[in-house]
Amino acid sequence: MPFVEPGRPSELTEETRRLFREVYDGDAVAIARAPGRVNLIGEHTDYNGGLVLPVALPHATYAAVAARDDRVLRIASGDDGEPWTGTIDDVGPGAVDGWAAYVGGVLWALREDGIELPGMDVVVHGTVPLGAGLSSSAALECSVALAACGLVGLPVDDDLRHRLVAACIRAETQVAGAPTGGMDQSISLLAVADAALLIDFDDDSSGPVPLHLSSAGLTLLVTDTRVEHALVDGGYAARRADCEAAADALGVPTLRSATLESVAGLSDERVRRRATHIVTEIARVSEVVDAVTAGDWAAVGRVFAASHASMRDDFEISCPELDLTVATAVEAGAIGARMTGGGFGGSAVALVPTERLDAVVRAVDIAFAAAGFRSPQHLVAEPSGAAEVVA
Ligand code: GAF
Repeated sequence: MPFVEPGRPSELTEETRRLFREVYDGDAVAIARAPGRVNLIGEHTDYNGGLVLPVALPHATYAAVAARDDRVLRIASGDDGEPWTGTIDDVGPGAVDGWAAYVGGVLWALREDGIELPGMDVVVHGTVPLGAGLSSSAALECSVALAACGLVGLPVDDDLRHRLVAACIRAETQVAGAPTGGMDQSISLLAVADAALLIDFDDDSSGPVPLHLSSAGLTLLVTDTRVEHALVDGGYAARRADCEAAADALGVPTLRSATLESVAGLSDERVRRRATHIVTEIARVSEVVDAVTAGDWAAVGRVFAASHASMRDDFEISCPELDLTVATAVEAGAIGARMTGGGFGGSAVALVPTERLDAVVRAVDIAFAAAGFRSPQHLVAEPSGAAEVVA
């Protein structure tokens, strides 16, 4: 099967080291890796003070860094020509464009948090598909944050991980300009292997929910529709604004405090549907946690179906390619499927009996070809561990 492979961490570390040498003609001093994610359930609930249940992917971004003795900052990737070049003192809001803003933004946020950083050379490389709704931006931010901390010798304890989550969120919202919540940075830095992470954005607490997929004969299949999604586009911000308008109209700090009864009284029909999605989706996260804990996979499938319908009809963030993926996967034997991530393209996640995996992948490929859609890409989401310094 043509899956997008995660690559072996040891090989990717060496590739990143080699790339650094090719670009800068010197040696990397610290290298860190940070995973992308797939969210099992809880979409657009993070910035509403709600619950989410993401899983870290085995696919990760690697960042290699070395200090310089001037204040210059250079940022390069394997695919780009010349490195972006500026100074470490001038990478705050408004100063950097394009993908380098995620890297510069993180270094700015770390310095704002009181972490002293030298000028540095940075190379990034990895296997998280870009623009697929699998959190390549957060993987980039978190890998750079950890590599920079490795460079200055900060011990990577729980406290530092939480500080880095906050810094990476500030980088994304204030420098890269994507008004996202904190799910993607949190799972990348706090994930636990073989588990999903239940995160409560009411108090930022989190804890693992063990996922015994292989003993249940199940595989988590992710299908990237190759309809590129971008969080800096207007759709995500518009959904967030609708949710904030709903909370304002209800007089609550966030929709976490709303109920279906209170939401039913909202006068604006669109805002009412947006808020209905959030209130029902937060409840669905708890339902999935209970079902996973009880090993009731059929119940997980039913909740996935309800979640997808809610995102399609009430939140309006699905697209024909995502709807086709979900419908086809279930027809071909998946226990449940739903779109995942910010929406407007990107990926779907399906819970598939492993013996049906090939059939589901084939059915989705055939359905895409028949509909005249671009061929999708698939990957297997083995629940993986958190970002780490690897060299
Ligand atoms: C994107 C955002 F970055 C997250 O914060 C979250 O809102 C998600 O979309 C939707 O659940 O990944």
